[in-house]
Formats: sequence, C-alpha cells, structure tokens
Amino acid sequence: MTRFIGNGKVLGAPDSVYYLPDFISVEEEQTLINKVLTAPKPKWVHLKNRRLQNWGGIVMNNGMIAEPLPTWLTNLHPRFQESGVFDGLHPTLNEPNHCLVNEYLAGQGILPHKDGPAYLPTVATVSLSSHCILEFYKCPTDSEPRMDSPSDSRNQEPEFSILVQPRSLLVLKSDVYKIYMHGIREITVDNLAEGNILNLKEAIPGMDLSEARAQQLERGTRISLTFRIVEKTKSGKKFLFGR
Ligand SMILES: O=C(O)CCC(=O)C(=O)O
Repeated sequence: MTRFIGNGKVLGAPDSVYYLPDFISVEEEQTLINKVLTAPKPKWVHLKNRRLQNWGGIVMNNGMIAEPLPTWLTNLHPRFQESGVFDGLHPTLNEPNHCLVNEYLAGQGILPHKDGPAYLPTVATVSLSSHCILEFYKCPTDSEPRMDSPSDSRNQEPEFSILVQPRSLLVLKSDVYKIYMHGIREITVDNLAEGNILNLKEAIPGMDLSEARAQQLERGTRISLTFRIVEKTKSGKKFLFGR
C-alpha cells in the first residue's frame, strides 16, 4: 500500500488536511509507546491538562538550540520522505528536526491554538494508544493564539473535526496550519454524531456513515508524536555566544 499523503487528502476540509490510517504497525506503536514511557523522568514537562516531552531542542522566538532527535523518532523519517510529508516547504529542509510528544489521559485535551511561525507550515502527527477528535476553528483575524498562549474557544463551535485513530498519521498544511486553530475537547467519550467529522469513512472503515455516526468512542490515554521543522537552528554554543 502506498503511503503518499495525497491519497489521504480529507475531502471537504480547507487546504490541506491529510489522514493516513495505519501509518505504523501495532509492533511499531508498542515500541514507540515503550520509548516514550521509559524516557528519563526530567524529560517530562507537566502541564495542567497534559504532560509533554520536547525532542530536538527548545523552540524560542529566534529559533532553536538544536539537539539531534533520538533514533526511535528518526526511524520514521524514511516513511515521511516516502509519503512526501515535508516536501516543497524549503529548498534544503525536508525532514523534521523537532518532535513534541504529548500524553493525554482520558478527559484531558488541548485548548485551540495555532502552532506558530517558528516552524515551517506543516505538522505531522502520529497517534498512539487511543483515538481523539481534533477540532478546527477559524482564527479571529485580530488574535494569534499559539501553543504557549492558547485561545479559550470552548463555547465556540468548531468548523470541522477529524477523528484521529491510533497508528494513524495526520498532516496539517497550508491554510489549515496558518489560519485555523486546532484543539482537543476535555471529554472522556466522543459521540460521533456530533460535530462535522470529515473523515469518518476513512477512520471507521467497514461501516456505513449512519452506523459510524451512531458510535460513542471512549477515550483512553493517548500519546501524540507531533513532528515539525524549525527553520532557524543553532548549536548551543553559537546560540549563547552569537556566532
Ligand atoms: O495531540 C495532538 O494531536 C495535537 C497536539 C497539538 O496540537 C500540539 O502539539 O500543538
């Protein structure tokens, strides 16, 4: 099966959302979960509604002090290349140098936000262990909520949603990256009749749409690996001494 992202373009979504089910195998998923869960304790940053690990360096306004990604993450690079995930973004950069790992317990989520200009405008997310529904909101033109200062849009209805299953790849590009905010509601059960889920057919194969819409999916603990390219990077020494 070819994994070219063009084959997973989500119809009806603004440009551009791609969803590829079974991007990794069950064995690869288990290996990645083990790597995340056995990372050194100080690697975890505990936030109110999730915990996360930062791999590749700390992203700041003026770029990133780059550290190599560990091989358990770079092992996915050939598959990203084969799928063309990061093609056409930059003359020389076409593989991710940064990965934010998020862990959400059932009922945890993330407020709507944009990923911001430190990254080239593509994020590729590999999901592990549990599903979630990512909701998309058009960003008010006068505000720029980012990962570090999200917007509280909990009372606003999302324009559309994507059901993200374990082992899938979700790629957000172009307008959806630059103009839309994405977030995950803090609930424990997802009712698939609600919201405007655009990829139900692909995410729940073997069911017709009315059957799929009748499903209630209970969330478990979910881990997401979110890969991006930071354009401006320096080594630690150069960053400190400005050379
Ligand atoms: O966990 C996800 O799929 C989304 C994570 C996210 O929005 C982020 O890391 O900015």
